[in-house]
Amino acid sequence: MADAHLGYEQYHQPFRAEDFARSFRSAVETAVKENVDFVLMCGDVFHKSNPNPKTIKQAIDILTILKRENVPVFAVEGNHDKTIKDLSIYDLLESLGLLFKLGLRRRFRKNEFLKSKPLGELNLVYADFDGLKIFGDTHRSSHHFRLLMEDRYLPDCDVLALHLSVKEVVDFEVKDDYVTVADLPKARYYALGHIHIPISKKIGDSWFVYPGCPERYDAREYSKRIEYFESLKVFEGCRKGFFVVNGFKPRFVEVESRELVLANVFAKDQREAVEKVREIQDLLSPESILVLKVFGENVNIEDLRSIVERRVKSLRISFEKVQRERKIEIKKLNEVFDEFELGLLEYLKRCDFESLMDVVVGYVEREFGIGEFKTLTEFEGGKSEEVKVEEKPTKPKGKRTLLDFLGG
Ligand SMILES: [Mn+2]
Repeated sequence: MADAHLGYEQYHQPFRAEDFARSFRSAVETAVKENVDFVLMCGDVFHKSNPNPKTIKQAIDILTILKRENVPVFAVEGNHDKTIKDLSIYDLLESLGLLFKLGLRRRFRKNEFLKSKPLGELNLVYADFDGLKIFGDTHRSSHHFRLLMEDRYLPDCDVLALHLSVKEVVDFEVKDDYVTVADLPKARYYALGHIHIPISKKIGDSWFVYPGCPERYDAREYSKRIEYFESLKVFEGCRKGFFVVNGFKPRFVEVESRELVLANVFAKDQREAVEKVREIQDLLSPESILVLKVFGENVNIEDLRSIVERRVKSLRISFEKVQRERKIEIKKLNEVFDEFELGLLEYLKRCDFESLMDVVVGYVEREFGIGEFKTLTEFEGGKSEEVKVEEKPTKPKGKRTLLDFLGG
């Protein structure tokens, strides 16, 4: 399991923190029914490293279910719940006998499940479960991780638990920090956290597995996506849950999470927006979270809000002004900028401000006439109107040149 994110009040909604606790509880209860020998938590049990008392109680209550069943929990800290202070919330849970923390630690640990390997002033604490060696460590930056791996601080092992992005495993483009398979020690099973959608991939003889967050952490993890441009289209989203592993082979087990619907609607006017949103309503349940994005030219989202708000548990609505027909494809600079603008860009590149000023002044003289600086004349279909310069000058309509951006 990974990324329970207890205490996360998504969209500033306290009920969401309850949802995250419910999904985690459901994962734990399902694991007990599946008769697992132990649970491995791959980071971000908590959304914050300093959870409030209510969140701590949720964690204690849920982990107690496993303790009562004599199912040990091994855990590594994630980027959300690690701390540079002496003790983390994981240490508190460990003191209560609710989990065993793996990784580099100051204190030597040895008990029923844990062993320690001294490394300089620190100890690498790992688990030995009936001869199965489970190593792991707290989330670290890839830089720090590679630095530590120069000394092979994590040895080859059976199971390796880490909280980071592994480039070859994550098929979408990883924007944040990542390591590659070559940076890792050899293991038969890589239990990973940090990526919130479930991924399991076999590379060579090893499994690389991200269980993901058991609840829908953000709108990219939608349960359903609706696209309503020309016609109404519905796409299924990702499933939520954890993996039960047997003989190193992972099997995904789904856990129920709250429905989060992402809807993108294009409407050229208010009437179309209202019609389309009413149609979408039939696809929602009163328990859904709806993230509605309206694209169009002239739409009042407050009206839409009042229509749809009562039909869902929670609504996020936003509007983006777009002109549907306009598709901008930039091929070459000279297709976008005119000769003057290209010249301007050249001078900007060279930081040749004197020549730049010559170009600008020359342009202004040509386009507006230097003598008419007292008044600006607005051209539009032959109609001309004088505007005093002391007042804010009206921009020539439909003329968006680079000069406009430069304050012209
Ligand atoms: Mn996370």
